[in-house]
Amino acid sequence: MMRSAVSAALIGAAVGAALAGGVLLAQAQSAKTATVSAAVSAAVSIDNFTFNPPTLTVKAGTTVTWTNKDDIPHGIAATGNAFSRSPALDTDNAYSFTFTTPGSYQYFCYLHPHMTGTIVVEAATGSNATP
Ligand SMILES: [Cu+2]
Repeated sequence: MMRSAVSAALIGAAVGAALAGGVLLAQAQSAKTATVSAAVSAAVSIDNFTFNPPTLTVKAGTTVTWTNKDDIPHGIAATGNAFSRSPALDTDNAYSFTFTTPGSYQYFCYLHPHMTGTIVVEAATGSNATP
């Protein structure tokens, strides 16, 4: 009688611990997902013949989207063709490119080459690999 009551209490405690462990694991997984998704996109606006921000620093794997806020067309081209050039962007048109390789990417507007900007791509978080 005493022995079975103790066993029932132990089983109850074990089930409770397992449930608590499952909840903690689920919370840790959702937090990790949220961190990754928050880091995968970044924006540059083109306004008054200026890229804003002029220098944007992102993690590898980030998709950068340029949006033309001027009422004349602009186009994105990388120095040395380091990434694919955009078509001419009319007002409110956008162009996106995903940067996967760390480095410093200088670009300009191929319709107004005095407009310049830089995307700095850093190694993704958690990568401690040495080159
Ligand atoms: Cu332009």
